[in-house]
Amino acid sequence: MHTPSTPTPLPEHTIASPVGTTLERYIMQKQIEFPYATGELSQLLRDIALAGKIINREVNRAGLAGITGAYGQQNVQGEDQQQLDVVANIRFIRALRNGGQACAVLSEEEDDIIHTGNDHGKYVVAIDPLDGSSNINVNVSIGTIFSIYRRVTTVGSKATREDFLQGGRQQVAAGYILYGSSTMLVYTTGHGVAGFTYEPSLGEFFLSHPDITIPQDGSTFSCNEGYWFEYPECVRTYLMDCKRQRFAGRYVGSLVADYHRNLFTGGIYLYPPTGKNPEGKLRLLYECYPLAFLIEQAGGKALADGGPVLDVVPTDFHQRAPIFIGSPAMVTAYQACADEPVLPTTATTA
Ligand code: P6P
Repeated sequence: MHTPSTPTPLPEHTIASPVGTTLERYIMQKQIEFPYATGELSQLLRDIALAGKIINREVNRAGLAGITGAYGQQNVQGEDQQQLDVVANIRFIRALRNGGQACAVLSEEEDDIIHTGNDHGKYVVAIDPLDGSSNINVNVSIGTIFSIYRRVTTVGSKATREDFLQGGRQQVAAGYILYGSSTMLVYTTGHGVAGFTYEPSLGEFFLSHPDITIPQDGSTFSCNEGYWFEYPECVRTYLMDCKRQRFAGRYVGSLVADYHRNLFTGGIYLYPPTGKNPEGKLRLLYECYPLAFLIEQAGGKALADGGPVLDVVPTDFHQRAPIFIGSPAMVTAYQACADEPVLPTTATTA
């Protein structure tokens, strides 16, 4: 006789939580929660997600399509562009131009502002279309980083520098797309952090992490120790302390991948000043600011030299900043090292 087995109870989240909601439904639901939302920011987020889907396809087929190599010219940073850098840049600018909500784009791959022609768009977007692209050839995760501001210039006019140099705390949304073992979109509009996982067979991002918060502490540090002898003394002091505690060194060489791992498991990513990059390597407007906004929304901390990344004053589109970002306890421990007075190496006694 068949004895009915007791069904395994489904995990609570399968029934109750919105996990599994599409990005589209999630954006609409969040828009309802903000009665004054006019839907333009929602549309802008959709446009970025669409470009992310297209780039995901390009990244996944790059090896077969023979577009993993160098493009043969340098960007404004003086860095050799990879073919996929150029493809991603074109795709994001096209998606934002066609979407109509962004009046201008500042891209790592472009010297100056790109006007989309949507002069009535209320937003501007700063973007690193494909960060870590040198890792494409070796099949390591790479990512897109974006930062969104409401324009401060008159709607209907051309965007200006002023729209992009508002400062990190004026961002209205920020996030990244990680093209990894799965492709994820993680973003904030200032009300917490949500993560969406892409299902390529359906062409949809599904809510997989409704409320991401970073562990308060961690035991992973991410930096390029090849620069050890160029690092400021306080950075070496901090890293030595990490090693004494047998913390793990994890450095992919792809900012979004290292950042994402530390966001989920706890950790700190450091890109201090070096001889080659005395201001740090990472760019303030489309790498440091958006990731700092997001990490603060996830309960983390982001420092530049002498204070929060979000308080660094922007003066140039492509300016760089040092960054120490991740679990608050780890960033605070680094800050304690940085605040230590630098004693003269050869103390003299009277
Ligand atoms: P380094 C990639 O070029 C990048 O901007 C980040 O993605 C990455 O974390 C860092 O630079 C790697 O720089 O100097 O360690 O090779």
